Amino acid sequence: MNDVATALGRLEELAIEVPSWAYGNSGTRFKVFGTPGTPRTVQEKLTDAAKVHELTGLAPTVALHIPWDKVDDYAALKEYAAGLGVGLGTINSNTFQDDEYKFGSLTSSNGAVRRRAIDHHLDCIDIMHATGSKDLKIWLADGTNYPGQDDIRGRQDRLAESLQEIYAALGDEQRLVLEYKFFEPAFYHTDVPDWGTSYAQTLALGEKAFVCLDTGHHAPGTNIEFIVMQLLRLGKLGSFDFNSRFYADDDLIVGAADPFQLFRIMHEVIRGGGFGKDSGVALMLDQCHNLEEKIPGQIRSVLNVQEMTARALLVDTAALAEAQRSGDVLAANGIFNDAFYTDVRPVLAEWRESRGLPADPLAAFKASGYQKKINEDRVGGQQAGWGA
Ligand code: PSV
Ligand code: MN
Repeated sequence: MNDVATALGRLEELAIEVPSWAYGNSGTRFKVFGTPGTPRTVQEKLTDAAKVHELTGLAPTVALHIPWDKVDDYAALKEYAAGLGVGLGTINSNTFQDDEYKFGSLTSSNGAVRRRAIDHHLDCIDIMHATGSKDLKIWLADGTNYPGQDDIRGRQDRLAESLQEIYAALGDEQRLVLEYKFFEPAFYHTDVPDWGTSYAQTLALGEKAFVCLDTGHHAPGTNIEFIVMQLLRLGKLGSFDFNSRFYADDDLIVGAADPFQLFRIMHEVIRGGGFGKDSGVALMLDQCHNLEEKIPGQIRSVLNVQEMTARALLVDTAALAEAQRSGDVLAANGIFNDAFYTDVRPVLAEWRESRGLPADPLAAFKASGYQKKINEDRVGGQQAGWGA
């Protein structure tokens, strides 16, 4: 196995973006449970996110969702975040909650609807200039429920045209990342269902357009690390939305359902040059905490990513390559698994302490009294939720 100290040296480069919406209430179509201390404003969401970063050193930026996190003055919001020690990250557009978008947004055959959806993205780009955000993330709910309901080819052509107009408005340092998802809310066809469609659309746009891979957006059994490898190989992997799932788009804590999958993904990320600040691959969370407390849920999430990254950095790539070359199947598999089965928790606790961070961020959060304080302070007002 790789030398632990050398491998862990690279952990310094790990930065995970947290989603503002993870701090609001969320649930299912059956019930959204409210919880004490839930933020009422985007500023309160940022305060909670800053706590996660303060205790872990892993989450320096926060992704915003527009219009959920709409404010009058985005430059002021950027200042506010900086005062808390975090930055504003990816801007997520939203064309999935207005009545006008019932039959589609960027793919709509209704010119006025499509115009509105494009304009929303142009507004998002303006916001990015004020916040200093690099990435515009587009996920579309567009699709149909019944065969024959619409012309699926025409929709793809309109999508390409709409994206072109949005892409043309990007600044030099800005990027567009197109997220795919195989179904939901549409049940027959989805306009951006898979990495191939996202790849084809972003390839046609140009070098500032990339694919966003949400780990919960594939059919069960899909080999996600293969897609990671392929997109890195093609130079088109822009970002991840990390979460985990047992069934569909469960949005559970990353690494909770299948830590080995997260390890395999991080192995391919590192192998393919997708790890580190200059790699061009943004690691984000896209999760909801329906039952568990949100701030500890986010702390656990970033720690899970750190843990599996550390294990992936332990893979003895030279020995692995040699075993692969010599066709020693079991040796190769054993080298891979040796790294996965290494308990890095004690060494990560030391790593944190050496940086002035708490050895156990979850225990430190519990002991801090922060949750009690926000439970008492945040009374009245409208609690934020997924969708607000
Ligand atoms: C869609 O399911 C998605 O993954 C997109 O990233 C949305 O913006 C996000 O979830 C909202 O939670
Ligand atoms: Mn997502």
